[in-house]
Amino acid sequence: MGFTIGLVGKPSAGKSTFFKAATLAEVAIADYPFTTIKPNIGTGYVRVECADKDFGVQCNPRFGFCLNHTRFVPVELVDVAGLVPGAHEGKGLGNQFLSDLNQADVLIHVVDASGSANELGESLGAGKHDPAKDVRFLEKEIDLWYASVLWRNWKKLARGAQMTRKKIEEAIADQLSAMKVTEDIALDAISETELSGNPDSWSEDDVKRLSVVLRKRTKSILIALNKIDVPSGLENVERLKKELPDIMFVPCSCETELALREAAKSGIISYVPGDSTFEILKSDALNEKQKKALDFISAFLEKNGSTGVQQVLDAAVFELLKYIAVFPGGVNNLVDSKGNVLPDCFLMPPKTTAKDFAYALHTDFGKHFLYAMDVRTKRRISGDQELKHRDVVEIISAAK
Ligand SMILES: Nc1nc2c(ncn2[C@@H]2O[C@H](COP(=O)(O)OP(=O)(O)O)[C@@H](O)[C@H]2O)c(=O)[nH]1
Ligand SMILES: [Mg+2]
Repeated sequence: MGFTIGLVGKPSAGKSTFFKAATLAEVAIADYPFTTIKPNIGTGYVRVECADKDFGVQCNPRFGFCLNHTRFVPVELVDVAGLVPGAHEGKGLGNQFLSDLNQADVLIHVVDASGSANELGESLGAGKHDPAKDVRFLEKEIDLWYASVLWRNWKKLARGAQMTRKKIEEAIADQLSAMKVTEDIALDAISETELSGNPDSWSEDDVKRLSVVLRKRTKSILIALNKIDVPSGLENVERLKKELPDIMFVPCSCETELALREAAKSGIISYVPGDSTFEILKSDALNEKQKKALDFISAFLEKNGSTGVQQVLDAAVFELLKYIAVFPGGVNNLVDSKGNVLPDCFLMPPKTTAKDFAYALHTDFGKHFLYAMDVRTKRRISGDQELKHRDVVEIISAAK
C-alpha cells in the first residue's frame, strides 16, 4: 500500500533535481517494494517525529530509516516529463506524460520561482517570466485533461448508464477509475456543481465544471517554489504569496538540497534531510572549491531555515492531504517476531478509524476486529474512533 506523489511542472523547472535530491538517502536501505519498472519512479521519504523516543527506545524500520529519532517514511515519487500548454491535447507528448500521473495521490508542482524561462522552459534570463502564470497554466492543463477523458465518451457513457440503470456516479467512477475517482467522489462533485436532470443533456461546459471538482478531489496540487537561491526567486516568493493567497506554496532550492545529500552520502558532512544545519565531518579533506560551496550553503540555510525540499514533501502529505502517520505496536511489546522495534509506520488518510487501520494491517484484523489499544496511554479505542498523527496502536482481533 504505497502513497504516490507526482512531480509536475514545465521543462527546466527543476523536477529531476527535486527527484534526485529526494530519492538520495544517506543511509543504506532496503528497497521499498514499489513496482519500480521505470527510471522516473523512485522512493522519497516524509519526516515523522518517531514514536520510539516516547518509549525511550531506538526503532528498527522495516522500510525507510530513522535518524536521531526522526523517522523517514517511504513514499513513491514519480518524475513526470515537462508539461507544456496544450498537453491535454497531446502537445509535447502531453497525453503520455499525463497518464503517468494517474496513480498519484497528490501532485507537487515544481515552479521555477526565479522566472528564468518561458512556458516551454526556454531560457530567458532571471526575472523575465512571471511564475504566477506557471501556477495557473498547469492547474488548468490537468483540469482539461480530466475533462477531455470524461467528455470524449460522455454521450455514450450517459446513455449507457440510462439503459443499464446504472447510476451516473458509477459510470463516472468507471470512466475515471485510473485517476482514483470513486463513486463517492463523483457523487460529491455532482452535488457541488449542482448538476441535475438527464446527464445526457449536460453540456461540455457542465462536464468541464464537474471535471475541475473531480481533479481537485483526486489530485490536490502543492506548489514548490524552486530556485530561491537565485535573488529573483526569493523576491517572487513574497509577491506570489500575496497575489495567490488561496494556494499552498513551499519555497525551496532543489540544487542546494542535492548538494547537501551528495556531500552527506560521500561522508563529508552529516545532514538530516530537512534540518536547518549540517556538520562538517572531514574539514581537513576539503578542497577550496568544496569549502566555498559549503560556506554558500551555510549562508543559505541561515537565511532560509532549510532548503525546503523535505518540507515540500511533508506539507503535501501532512498539511495539504492531512494524512496521519500511525505506528502498529503492542501494549506489552513494541517488537515484532524478528526482534525489530516499531518496524512499521503507516501513512493513513484523514479520519482513519481504529477499524480502518485494522483493515489496513490485514483484512482478517478488520473482519474480526474487537477493539484497539492506545499503546501510549494504555486506553481502549473503539472501532469507530478516529486515530491521531503519531498514534501507536495495538489491534485486538479474534483473527486466528
Ligand atoms: N539555481 C537553481 N537552479 C536549479 C535548481 N534546481 C534545478 N536547477 C537547475 O535548473 C535546470 C533544470 O533542472 P531539471 O531538474 O533538469 O528540470 P526539469 O526539466 O524540470 O526536470 C538545471 O540546470 C538545474 O541545475 C535550484 O534549486 N536552483
Ligand atoms: Mg526532468
